Amino acid sequence: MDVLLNNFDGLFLANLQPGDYVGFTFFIGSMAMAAATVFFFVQMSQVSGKWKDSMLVSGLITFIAAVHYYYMRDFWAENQMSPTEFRYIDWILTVPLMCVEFYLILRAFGAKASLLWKMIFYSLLMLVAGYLGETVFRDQSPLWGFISTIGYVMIAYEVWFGSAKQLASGSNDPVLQKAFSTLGWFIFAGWAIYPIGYMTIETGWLAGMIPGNAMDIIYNIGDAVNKIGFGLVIYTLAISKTQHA
Ligand SMILES: *C/C=C(C)/C=C/C=C(C)/C=C/C1=C(C)CCCC1(C)C
Repeated sequence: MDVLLNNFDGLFLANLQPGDYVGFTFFIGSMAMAAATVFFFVQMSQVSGKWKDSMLVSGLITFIAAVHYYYMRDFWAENQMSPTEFRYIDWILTVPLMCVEFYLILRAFGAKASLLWKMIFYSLLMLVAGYLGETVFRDQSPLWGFISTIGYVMIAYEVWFGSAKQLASGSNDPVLQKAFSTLGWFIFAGWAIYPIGYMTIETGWLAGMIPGNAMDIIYNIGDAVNKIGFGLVIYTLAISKTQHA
C-alpha cells in the first residue's frame, strides 16, 4: 500500500509550503502569464489586419512563459533549487519573439529580415553566455555575465540608436514612435532587472548583499514586467491603429 501511495504521489504536483516566498512568485507568475495570454488572444479579434500578427506574438510570449512557470513552480517546490534549464529554455524562445515584435511593427516602414536576425543573434549571445555563467562556468560568472552584457547592449543600441531606431524615426507616425520608444524603455530599464538577479549568485558582484535565493524572485519580477508590459504596449498600439486607420 505504501509503495502504491508513494508511486501515486509522484503523479501529483509538489506542494508549496507556507513561507516559501520564492515558490509563490512562481505560482503568481504562472497565473499572471495565463491571464495575460487569454487577454491577448481574445483581443486579437478587436484589432485589424496585420496587427493580429503582433497580438498573436504577444499571446505566444505569455503562453510559453505560462507553461514554463507551471513547470518551474513544480521544480522549485520539489527541489528548492533554481529551475535554470526551464528558465533558459523559456527565455531562448520568448526573447527572440520579442525581437519579432520589433520587426513586425517596423516592417511597414522598411524593416528587413536582416534586422530581425541581427537582433536574434544578439539575444542568443546574451542568453547562451548567461546560461553558461549560471551552470558550467559558475566560478567565472562575472566573465560570462560580461559577455552576455555585450549581447544585451547591442540589442539596446539597435533600438535606441541603430537601424531599428532610424526606421521608427523615418516612419512619420507619432503613435508608432511613441510605442517604439516605450518598448525601448522596457529594454533599457525592464531588461536591466535580469543582470541584477544574475549578480546575486555566490560568485556574483552582489553576493552577500542580496540573499542568494532572491535571484528567482528578481527574474520572476523581470518576466512579469517585461512579457506582460511589452504585450500591453503592443496591444495599445494595435488598438489605436485599428481605430484611426
Ligand atoms: C521574457 C524574458 C526576458 C525578456 C529575458 C531577458 C533576459 C535578459 C535581458 C538577461 C540578461 C543577462 C545579462 C544582461 C547579463 C547576465 C546574464 C543574463 C542572461 C541574466
